Amino acid sequence: MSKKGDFEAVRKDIAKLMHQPEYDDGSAGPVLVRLAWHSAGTYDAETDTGGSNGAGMRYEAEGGDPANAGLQHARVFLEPVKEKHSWITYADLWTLAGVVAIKQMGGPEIPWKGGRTDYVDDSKLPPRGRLPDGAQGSDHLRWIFYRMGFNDQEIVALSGAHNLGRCHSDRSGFEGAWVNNPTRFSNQYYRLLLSLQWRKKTLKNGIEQFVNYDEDSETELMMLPTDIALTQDPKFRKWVELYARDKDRFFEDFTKVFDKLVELGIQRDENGEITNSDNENGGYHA
Ligand code: CCH
Repeated sequence: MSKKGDFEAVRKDIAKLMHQPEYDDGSAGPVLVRLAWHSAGTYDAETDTGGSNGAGMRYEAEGGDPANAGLQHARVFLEPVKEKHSWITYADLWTLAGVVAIKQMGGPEIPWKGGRTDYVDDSKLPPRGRLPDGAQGSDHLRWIFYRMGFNDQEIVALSGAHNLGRCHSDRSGFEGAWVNNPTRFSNQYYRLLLSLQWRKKTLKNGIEQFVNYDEDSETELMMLPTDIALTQDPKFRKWVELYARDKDRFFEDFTKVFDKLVELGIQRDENGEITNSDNENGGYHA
């Protein structure tokens, strides 16, 4: 047990669980990043509902959303950290784990502040269907991400997280990794989007994705229809081109946009204290 508020101690323990030789590509990192993203990506700016505050994914209403299939692995990885540092809220732990995982996998240092609560206000529970569907195109991406308050550049920058991890047929129905080294954060995703020939493939379960079979390495890489849409829509494509040639710019923009993602729906005063949730009692002031 660490002292309340000792986020450094929590960071260290998250970093320690990253190495998981038995799991996927040997790292808990990618699924932790996806947990952080899905905890925050339910936000709706207009009604100020959803977002990482409240950690609603612990409950069936949100956790059982088919879009969140597989994220129980991430939550299970983090449980010993929660047990050891019981003062931390799940909402803080999940977002911090994403930030630590990105750094551990060679990505940028993303600023992160704590203070989220685990209080769930039923009237603020996000309905299902707020997370993106990989089978769709650019209109869908704009509809989903504009709702959170992101613009085209931010959509493309956030999508760069698909440098990490893989799709699992028993979770989303899609299958495979986007890049050859899916536990190393880089701009490879953008480079492959532009440099390889992607052809449509229908999987055994009837789901369509894009693939590139590389004869030399004998590996098949994949892209979701939403990933391919980023190259087909001219307003998205110019950012794909920029991030493919300028890794530093990608890291810089990704840092800003991931920070914005995990802060959606959270208001802070000048000292960084959250003002729209009651930290002591774990409830909203609303
Ligand atoms: Fe994603 N993502 N994502 N994604 N995602 C999947 C996996 C990961 C979409 C669909 C999928 C973001 C945006 C989108 C990660 C981070 C981010 C999967 C496979 C699908 C499908 C799930 C499975 O089968 O396990 C769609 C559509 C969008 C639209 O933009 C954003 C934004 C982020 C983070 C900033 C990461 C990481 C993974 C890998 C997870 C793993 O378990 O390896």
